[in-house]
Amino acid sequence: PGSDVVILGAGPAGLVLANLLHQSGIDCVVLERASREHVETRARAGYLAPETVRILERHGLADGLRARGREHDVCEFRTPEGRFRLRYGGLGRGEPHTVYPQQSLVSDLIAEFTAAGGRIAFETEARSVTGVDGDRPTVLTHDLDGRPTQWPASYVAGCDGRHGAARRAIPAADARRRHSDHGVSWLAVLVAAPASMDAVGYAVHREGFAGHMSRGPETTRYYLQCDRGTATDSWSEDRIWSALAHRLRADEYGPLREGPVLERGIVHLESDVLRPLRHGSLFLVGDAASLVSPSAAKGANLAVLEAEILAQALAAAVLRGDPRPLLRYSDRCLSHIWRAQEFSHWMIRLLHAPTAPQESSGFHDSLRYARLESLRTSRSHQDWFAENYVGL
Ligand code: RFL
Repeated sequence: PGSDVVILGAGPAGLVLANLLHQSGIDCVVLERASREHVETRARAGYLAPETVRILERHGLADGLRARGREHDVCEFRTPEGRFRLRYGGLGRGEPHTVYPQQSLVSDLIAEFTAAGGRIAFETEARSVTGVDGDRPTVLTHDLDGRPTQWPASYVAGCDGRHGAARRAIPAADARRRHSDHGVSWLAVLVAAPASMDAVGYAVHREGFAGHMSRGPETTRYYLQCDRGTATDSWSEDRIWSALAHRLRADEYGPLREGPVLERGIVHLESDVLRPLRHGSLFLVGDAASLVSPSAAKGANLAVLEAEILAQALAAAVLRGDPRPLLRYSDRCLSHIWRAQEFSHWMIRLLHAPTAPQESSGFHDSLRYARLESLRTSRSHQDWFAENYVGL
């Protein structure tokens, strides 16, 4: 027996795919390494693109974000030259973000799926995926006690992130990997305090980048560029708040609303894309397919978009015997992925001093300020920014 589709990972990619397949009457099961509580409380992304919201609405998965999400459409750049705001909801295609924490979306998607009779095995870690060259791939899992189980299927969807079992199942010789380490690290902190301003804040500062993003009425995410090799716990809360105040120029533009640090982590800004995103009967989705640095908030949005594309292609194959959409899956996703990579890379170079020794930092800094000045003054540049910032 087995399932039509075994899905590895209960993140946004795996759960959107699971809901869509289940709605089409395709038999699937989700295997998730972590506990339900862990995935429902894991704070990560927060800014959903309008296209993401449309996809979730199209499939009846947007009740939670419609009820509790907030529209957001302004960002503020703070530089040594002063500050300026872009109300991007009125630029480009005229669309806002929806701020809705990723863990709330994940909770909603789990609730929808299980209420409809969908199956998720939590605390079940995929160890290997075999037989992907044939038409009966099998996933081997271990539960918390190390008990093995085999999960045969017709297709396997690898939605288990960059270090999951799906990526490991693809022989290195069969995939081209494009990787870039942007040489920049962030200390990411989530604090229990309301936002300090009504905008996404980007501070360009000689001591490094600082960012401010609301995550809800009582939680805010901040980012601080830090040296490579910084240990997660090496900055005290006092040091974090004084660096944030300094780089965000709180003296000039108003104090930050402080609160206890709930979570912290180091994020290395890296990009990583595999091609193709298919190996036989195994398909990669979301972070398993491509890692995009969080500088432009694209990762969760790409995960949802790719999940919809794969769900439609699997439906064509399983229900109608039409394999053609599956053949196009990889190329379709990669065109979106590279657009997102390109804009994220542009953001990285706007927000950080270069680390490559061949570029003198003075030269690059002058280019950055010219780019910011263009963004401040040129309507067409602002339209381009808005379109890419909220787009996919
Ligand atoms: P996820 O969410 O990582 O889910 C993968 C799931 O797979 C499970 N897993 C396994 N399960 C079974 N067997 C195995 N061997 C397994 N290995 C792993 C994991 O437990 C997990 O539950 O991947 P998915 O679904 O592809 O979704 C991708 C997004 O989570 C990610 O791209 C975003 O969070 C990135 N990101 C942001 N994206 C945005 O679109 N907007 C943002 O504002 C934004 N902010 C962020 C971010 C990522 C961040 N971090 C932590 C790097 C902010 C941060 C700080």
